[in-house]
Amino acid sequence: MRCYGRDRYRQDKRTWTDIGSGTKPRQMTFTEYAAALRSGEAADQDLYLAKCPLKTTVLGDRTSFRALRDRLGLRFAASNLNLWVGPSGHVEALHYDPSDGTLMQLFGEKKLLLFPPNQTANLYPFSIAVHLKHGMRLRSWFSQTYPEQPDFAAFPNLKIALPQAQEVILKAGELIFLPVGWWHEVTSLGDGMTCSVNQFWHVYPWSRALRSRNKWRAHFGGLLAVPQQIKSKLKAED
Ligand SMILES: O=C(O)CCC(=O)C(=O)O
Repeated sequence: MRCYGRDRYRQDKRTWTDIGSGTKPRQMTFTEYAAALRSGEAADQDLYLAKCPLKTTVLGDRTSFRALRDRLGLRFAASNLNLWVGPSGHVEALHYDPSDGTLMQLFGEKKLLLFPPNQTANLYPFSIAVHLKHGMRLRSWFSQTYPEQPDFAAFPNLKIALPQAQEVILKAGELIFLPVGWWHEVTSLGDGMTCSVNQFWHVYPWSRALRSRNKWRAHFGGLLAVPQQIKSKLKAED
């Protein structure tokens, strides 16, 4: 359970020490979480059941999910099926993944704000140094920006990225394929709760991973972005 806390999106992301607001993950049974959703505590404290592997559950064995893999031509799973349940209003911060992904909406609706991989530098990923310092708690494939509350003084190149944004509303019964390196910020809509299942996939064919550089960008994006950010800062100061 990720406990983001209600002030998360009032904070400057540059002060974050993990992908949330610094709060520790909380252990809860599913029944306890369902009660928190019903009572409003989950919405109040922004408690999000994120990336919970379905491996050992009945849902994890659903052949209909497995059939999707074949229909989509996806070959090599890089993760289990994962469950995501949360209150409306919850936002998963702008990031990209180092693998292809599928996100399937089971209940409620989500808004996905998408940016192509060529906007990586303009979205200011956390630096690789921060990633090394905080480990997996603060990954360099998260953006330091709030695309919907842009701070152009701190992140001037966000102006270049914003016209490239694409918005998708994912409704119950729909699935979106998120290619490696594509940035996504995911907002749970409505006034209740949302439920999705996702899975990550190794990039295939292998030539696509090598050719596109997306896989490498996904791992070293922060590092690759730095020279470009310095270059544009120097240009702006000219
Ligand atoms: O559904 C969410 O809140 C986030 C999902 C996500 O980031 C993903 O599927 O890669």
